[in-house]
Amino acid sequence: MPSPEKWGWMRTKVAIAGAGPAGLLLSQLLHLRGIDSVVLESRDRAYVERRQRAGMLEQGTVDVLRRSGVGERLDREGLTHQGLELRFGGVGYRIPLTELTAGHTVTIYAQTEIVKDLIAARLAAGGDIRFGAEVLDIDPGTPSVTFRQDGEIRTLDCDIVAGCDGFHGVSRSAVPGLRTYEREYPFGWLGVLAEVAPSTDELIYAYSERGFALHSLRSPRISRLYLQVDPGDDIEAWPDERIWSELRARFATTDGWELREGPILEKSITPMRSFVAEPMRHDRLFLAGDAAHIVPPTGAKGLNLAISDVTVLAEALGAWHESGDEDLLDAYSGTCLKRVWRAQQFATWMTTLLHKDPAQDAFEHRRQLAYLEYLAASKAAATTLAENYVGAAPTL
Ligand code: FAS
Ligand code: PHB
Repeated sequence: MPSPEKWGWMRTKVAIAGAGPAGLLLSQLLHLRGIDSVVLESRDRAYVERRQRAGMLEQGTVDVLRRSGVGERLDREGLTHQGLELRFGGVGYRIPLTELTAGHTVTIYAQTEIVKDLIAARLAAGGDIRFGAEVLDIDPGTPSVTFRQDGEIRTLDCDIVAGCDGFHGVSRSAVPGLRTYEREYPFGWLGVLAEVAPSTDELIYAYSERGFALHSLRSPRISRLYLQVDPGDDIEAWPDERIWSELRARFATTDGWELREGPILEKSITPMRSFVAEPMRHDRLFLAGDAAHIVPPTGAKGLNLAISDVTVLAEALGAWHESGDEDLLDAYSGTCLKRVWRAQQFATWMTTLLHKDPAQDAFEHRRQLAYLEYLAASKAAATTLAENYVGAAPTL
């Protein structure tokens, strides 16, 4: 007698749409609580593991990844920082993050590596991740998920659906009467991965009349850099030499600091937006990560929010699984949205402070400079930036 799966029907406890950091970590956290799940991912494994995105991890994110059993390589290869630099008017000013936040640090470890570590851990434990499985529809009531794999339409019945399929996924459309809050920014980020030793030991956020630039890191041999560009720009309009000359100009200082240059391995342009969908739950469907909210990357919060959402969700599902108690599930959306709006406010503030709005007039430019000078001069102001940046900002 062929297995039910042969008839295109499957069952699990928690169906997870999307194998990004949110979906994969949720599957791992549930596994550690003895809860079965199936992860459905439309792309193939190679694509998911090489997609360049985030790189800055809050202390809380590092703690969760360690507790989830995927901290070994992070601890070995991650770069821990205790400060960052704000650079403007040709001068750099250090913000001592750890000093100002009672010991919090941040860690540079690429999202690609977190995804690789989680996939390896799931598969080593016999986890069920279906690559090339595109979710077509979600019924939050039954609940069930319809997906296409190998040209076949199949159904996955479950008790809970976790919508972790990112901003362009389908899970959000399964929530009727969703309230959305949105803002588009008149600039984008050109991100590059370069095979050259970083020119700094800590991140540099630079504001200049030419626009924003960020010097981040990936390893002692690989640099990650970002440039503010017009969101409509075509990447073809940015040959490597133009990118380096623009980075040189925006990072230029009066003390002769040099930017190291090298072969550009990868470059892409990302539009910048703020987006929040409420509520993050409908019936037996729970949204997490970019499926529910997008923050501009200036505050480095996107990945960290995705991780905190599924940490809250896994705890709630654990309580429900153990005792049938649904209190934490009922509180899920409210609990996450507090942190989401804190991060949204911070990321929007960092973005408007450090980018040059094309419509900006001279007054606005001087106002931004005055605020940057205040951040460099005032411990109180720097502490506000620091506690939000490391993920230690309190919420009511
Ligand atoms: P993801 O988008 O990572 O994962 C969703 C997954 O669902 C994807 O694998 C997708 O293929 C899959 N999927 C989509 N539709 C599906 C369907 N119908 N069926 C099955 N699977 C489906 N954040 C930072 O903090 N710092 C940064 O520097 C930074 N840079 C970024 C650069 C870019 C270009 C982008 C887009 C985002 C960046 N972010 C950054 C934010 C980013 O890190 C996200 O917050 C993070 O990827 C969110 O993780 P997930 O919610 O898991 O969503
Ligand atoms: C990154 O390392 O990719 C990174 C770091 C900090 C940001 C954005 C991106 O604010």
